[in-house]
Amino acid sequence: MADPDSAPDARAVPDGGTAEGDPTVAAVFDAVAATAPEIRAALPGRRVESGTENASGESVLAGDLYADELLGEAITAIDGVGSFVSEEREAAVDAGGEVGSGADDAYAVAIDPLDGSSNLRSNNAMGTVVGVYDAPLPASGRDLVAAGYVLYGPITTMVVADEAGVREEVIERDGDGVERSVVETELTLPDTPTVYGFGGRVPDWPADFRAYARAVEDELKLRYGGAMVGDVNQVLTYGGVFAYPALRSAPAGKLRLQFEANPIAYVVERAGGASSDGAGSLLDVEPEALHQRTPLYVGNEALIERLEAALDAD
Ligand code: AHM
Ligand code: MG
Repeated sequence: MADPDSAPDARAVPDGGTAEGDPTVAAVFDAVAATAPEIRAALPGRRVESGTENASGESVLAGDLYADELLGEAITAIDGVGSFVSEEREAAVDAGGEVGSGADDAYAVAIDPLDGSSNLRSNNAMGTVVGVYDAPLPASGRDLVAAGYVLYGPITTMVVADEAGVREEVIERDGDGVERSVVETELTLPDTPTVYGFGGRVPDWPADFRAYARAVEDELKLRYGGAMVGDVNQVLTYGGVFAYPALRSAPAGKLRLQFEANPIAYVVERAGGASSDGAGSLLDVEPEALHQRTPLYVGNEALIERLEAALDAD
């Protein structure tokens, strides 16, 4: 991760806005950046169960709900956003305007408000994942016009991918607003992979994935933090592979296509890496349901090709 104070290409983004690109996309990431310090500041008192379950049947923490509310309010208020959906909500929220591919049509925004929120208890990294789709949800990853994530690590960063490429910003609270500093303008995966992180329990991994993991273990260093955003950010920083694989007990894996897999696949592919659901790019997975799950494998292209060959061998 580049040091924001010493990065030679560090530049402040004027008025909290992005320097280039689609105004609605810029407004979405303005809203996400503006909300980030507030979400972060609210976490200490929200490490407890909220007493509810989400659409995927998982128990929701107070932090998940708070982040969801704040982001929902900010994103639905944006003019060019026609629909908003979150991992924590059963159905899409109509934000006005028709979502589609026409020139004047609005975008659909999908978020995972607090990815890796089980790390709240152990005080490890977490994040927010955002996908901006040019199609009604559930949509294909090919309909993404931009995607990104906030990483609540020792510092708060935001990674944004769009047609122009992938950039990383440092987000800091500045009075009542935020200061954003772009610290990477062309984020790309290093050519030489270094780290790996795989979710799930080893006995629950299918034999073909276990064989692949065994080979990867001999070559790379294990770095697994339990939050996809943090683990993927390590892969983007050092090169390598992250997977939340198909499990014997859950062949569709754990992660959700609309809120987690598609946006992360978009970021990693834009950064020069590859993504897979085990058979092909995640961006080509047929969308069937809002909360559908998918196995997820992302990282350096050669490692993803080997993964697909290993899963195909049976
Ligand atoms: P969440 O969005 O409910 O937090 O679930 C997704 C997270 C990912 O960030 C992470 O890769 C995975 O769940 C870890 O799952 P587990 O704790 O079951 O290993
Ligand atoms: Mg998540």
